[in-house]
Amino acid sequence: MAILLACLGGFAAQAAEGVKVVVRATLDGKPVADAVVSATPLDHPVPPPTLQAIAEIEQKDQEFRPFVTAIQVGSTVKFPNHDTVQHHIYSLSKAKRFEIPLYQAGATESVVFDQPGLISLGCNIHDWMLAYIVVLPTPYFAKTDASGAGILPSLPLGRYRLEIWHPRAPAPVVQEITSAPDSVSSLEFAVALKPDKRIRRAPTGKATDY
Ligand SMILES: [Cu+2]
Repeated sequence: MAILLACLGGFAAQAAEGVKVVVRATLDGKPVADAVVSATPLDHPVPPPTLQAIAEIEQKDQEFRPFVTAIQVGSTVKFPNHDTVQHHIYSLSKAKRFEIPLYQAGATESVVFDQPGLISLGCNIHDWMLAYIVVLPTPYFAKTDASGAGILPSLPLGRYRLEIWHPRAPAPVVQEITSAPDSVSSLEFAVALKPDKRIRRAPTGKATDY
């Protein structure tokens, strides 16, 4: 559950500046990293993904990096292995089932994500390896950084379905918003998070994300 602190009226998404979003934890107000905030148009067409849209999730120190990746549907994700050990990446998620069998250090394979949805990535060899890909039906999205902040691309005027996703939120938070002239250009949200249950870590001890 989350409480919408701003934007209950219209908000501005003026010109090329984009919309700043800040996500904080309900419990202690601390900034929440790795939240994905997206805005899907409700009354005008969704722009298609940019051709050659490519994201990258590397394997390094026997972890996936980054932990959370947001892409528009139709985008490609590369999976370079920067370790000297082999990995066996898999997804059992409905939006895209795939596996990339053992491959050598330095190798890169890529996957096109052609349906929106949440992808959970694992590795058959290293049980602790976990990452998420949020495949979105819209190009208007942002992932929050360590300060809880992200920048949504400039939103053409109109109504949007705003959604906030976080791996530790019980469910995505959904809110309808309107991009209108002459209103605020930043949004702040509070999200209730479950405890981080990731307790197993890479044996190298080099993981810095959690
Ligand atoms: Cu692995």
